[in-house]
Amino acid sequence: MQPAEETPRPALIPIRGVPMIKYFAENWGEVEGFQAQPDDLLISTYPKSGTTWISEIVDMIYNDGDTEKCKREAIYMRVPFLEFAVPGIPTGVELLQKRPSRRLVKTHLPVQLLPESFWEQDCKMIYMARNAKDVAVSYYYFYQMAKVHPDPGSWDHFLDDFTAGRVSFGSWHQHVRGWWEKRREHRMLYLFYEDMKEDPRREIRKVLEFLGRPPSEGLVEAIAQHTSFTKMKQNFMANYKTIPTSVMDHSISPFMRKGVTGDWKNQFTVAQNERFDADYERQMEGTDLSFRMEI
Ligand code: PPS
Repeated sequence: MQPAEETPRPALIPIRGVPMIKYFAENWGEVEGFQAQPDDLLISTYPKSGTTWISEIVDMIYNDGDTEKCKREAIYMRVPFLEFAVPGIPTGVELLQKRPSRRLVKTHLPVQLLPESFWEQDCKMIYMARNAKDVAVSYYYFYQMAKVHPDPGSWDHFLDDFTAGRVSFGSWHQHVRGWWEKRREHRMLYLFYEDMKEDPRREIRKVLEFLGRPPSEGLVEAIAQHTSFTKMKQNFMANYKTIPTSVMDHSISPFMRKGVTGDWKNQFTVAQNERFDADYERQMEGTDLSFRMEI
């Protein structure tokens, strides 16, 4: 029997063929009809690719490096999650409708599911991608702690599901490729988690330039320090510890888990790695998009 406060982990429900968290799928009409504004900035990622990190960086830019202002609210209030819906909690769309203009909007939607209004309004977009192996590992631990997901089963089972796109938000391969193609025709900055790890200051300067802000070195330094993994892990307004345990249980695995590149080597067996690489080559064939699995 489940303890009284626990609800069973619901199965995913497909939206136009893309598996989605049940509550998100049930609220899909609201998301599809969302009205973007021309000065909205969209932050788009496949799950576990550094969304929170880039969100905190952008919010710091929007607040001219004032860390106190950035600590006024939790990250999920400052940068609402467009398709978020869980019973009893305001939806992402509800939160966004209450935000003042120059809204920051988080999404994990694959490019084909993004509400039309973002394209119609020609909103600026930042996409952040992370290598598939580290994403798979991070996602496996996140599935366990964030109970809106189905039970991931064993690591081997989850890795098969991930490879086949049978996870929430669907195929990693199609996600990174879809957004990569779209950047050719839209105002989009496409960033990589590995580049951000390698040289955060360089990548922060890119974001400043994309947003049309002067690249003041003082501001770059303040952002780099405030958004280091160590600082963000301790920051209650960034580390998701204010979410009820019934939704995210950090005792199973913390949201701010390791924050490194190459952790997959501690998780993949040699056989899993070989299988993954063979499939990866097939699924990534014909693209000029490439990832670093270590730095
Ligand atoms: S979510 O739930 O999809 O929005 O999660 P997301 O924020 O995209 O990804 C979580 C992973 O990003 C790591 N993280 C960071 N790494 C480096 N520096 C900073 N500042 C940072 N903030 C978050 C976080 O630890 C998760 O990765 P793993 O590999 O699980 O540690």
